[in-house]
Amino acid sequence: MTYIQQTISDLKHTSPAQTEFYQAVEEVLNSLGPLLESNDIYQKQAIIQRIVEPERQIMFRIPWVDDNGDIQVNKGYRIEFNSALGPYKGGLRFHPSVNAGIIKFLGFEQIFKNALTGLSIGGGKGGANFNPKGRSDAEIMRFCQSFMNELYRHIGPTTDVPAGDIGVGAREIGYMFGQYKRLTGRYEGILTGKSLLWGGSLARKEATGYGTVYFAEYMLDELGDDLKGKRCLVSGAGNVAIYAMEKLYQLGATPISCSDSSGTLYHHTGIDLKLIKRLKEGRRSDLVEYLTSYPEAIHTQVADYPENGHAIWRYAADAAFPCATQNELTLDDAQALLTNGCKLVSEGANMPSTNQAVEAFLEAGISYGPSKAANAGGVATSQLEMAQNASMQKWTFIHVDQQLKQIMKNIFISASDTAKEFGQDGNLVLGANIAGFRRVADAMIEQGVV
Ligand code: NDP
Ligand code: 2IT
Repeated sequence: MTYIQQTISDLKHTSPAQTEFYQAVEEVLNSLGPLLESNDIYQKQAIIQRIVEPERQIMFRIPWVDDNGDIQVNKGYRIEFNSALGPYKGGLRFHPSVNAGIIKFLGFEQIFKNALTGLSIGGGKGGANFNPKGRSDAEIMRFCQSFMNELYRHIGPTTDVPAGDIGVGAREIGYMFGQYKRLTGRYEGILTGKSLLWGGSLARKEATGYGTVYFAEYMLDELGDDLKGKRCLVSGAGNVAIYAMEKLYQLGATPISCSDSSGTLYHHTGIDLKLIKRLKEGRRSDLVEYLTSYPEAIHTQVADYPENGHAIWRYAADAAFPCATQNELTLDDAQALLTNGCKLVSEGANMPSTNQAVEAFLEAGISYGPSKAANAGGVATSQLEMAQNASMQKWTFIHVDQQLKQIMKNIFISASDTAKEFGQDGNLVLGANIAGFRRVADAMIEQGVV
């Protein structure tokens, strides 16, 4: 058995039924061979065994009362995975699919993503199996308050600083912040993604989507190309997708698709982003409503997706930006993209491509920006929010955006140079995994067996 097989086999015993977590571990470990062969310190220090085991996992009950007066119970999570580089940092996801394995894979990815930013942030993640769809504002507030009634004792501005993720935006952050303040009496930077009125950072809302597109620009720049005139498939229609589409338009590209949990929207002449913002940012309507304004656009329901894949990746395009959720791009989808001439994939979502799809992109030699590198702009800008909170400053949009751009450039250079160092020029999966892992592992070694 190789050490990868051994690690996954051990994890299956100690952490059963956590499929997405095994997938994330396998993807990282598969890249580490050349590093581990070049230096046996990581094996001697049992870094692999230590790094796949979270420092702490918290699971809790979230009881709350719905608008009918009925009691609802959800399951809450916070995983404090690795603090070698700084306080635990990572979002909270509210989605019915959330379970221990999903939060664990997200927390694991977050360790290396945060390391790649070059900033002082450790890896964490949390959330609940709560479905915000169809819930009133009052229900959302009561749920967030109940969630914070437990979470508050585990977080702090120098220990663990959560943020948003799927289903958690400025509104939910506001309700959770309010409840933390009421419980503790302290006004401090325990969450990022806050409103601009009370401690949030300009450009945080835009940062993940913008960052993913900046990363794509850096990949293309390496080839003497840019995004101008490129037709782009974007999936998702939430925070990350919307601001990826906005930046694409700003750089002269055309986003021609987006998607949500009901289906895929394709608009040959380009997505009307103002309309998407109207449909999604406040009301969270289904994308099919777009057809009322644009009957010529095509909407495909999930039930009509191709077997083993997703309708969105079957359209011809120059580039793809998966910005919805994990495993939304399969091997069949990857092959369809490649056959139709797609030359670049930059991942806004976390682990949107299956490991087989990633292999297909690497084999084809296209520009492929893996999520932990390409979507790190969100968490990096969260750290800029923390810096502003700690120093009681407020920076301009341009100042934050410039730092975001520089951080995305540094991440690209770090992944790209590391790939070259290990003789795999252009393989940003290997480059990002080794660069992120090495920083965390070296810090762990210096801090002793803790
Ligand atoms: P949002 O909740 O704002 O949007 C999520 C979008 O994806 C929605 O359009 C949603 O559809 C769709 N979606 C969610 N789950 C599914 C599913 N199971 N099947 C199909 N569609 C789905 O979340 P974000 O935009 O913040 O997050 C999107 C991705 O980006 C996630 O993978 C997240 O982890 C990642 N990410 C987010 C960061 C951030 O700063 N927010 C930072 C880095 C990564 P619907 O509208 O129907 O709900
Ligand atoms: O996946 C992610 O990087 C996020 N959801 C953002 C985390 C953060 O702390 O801003």
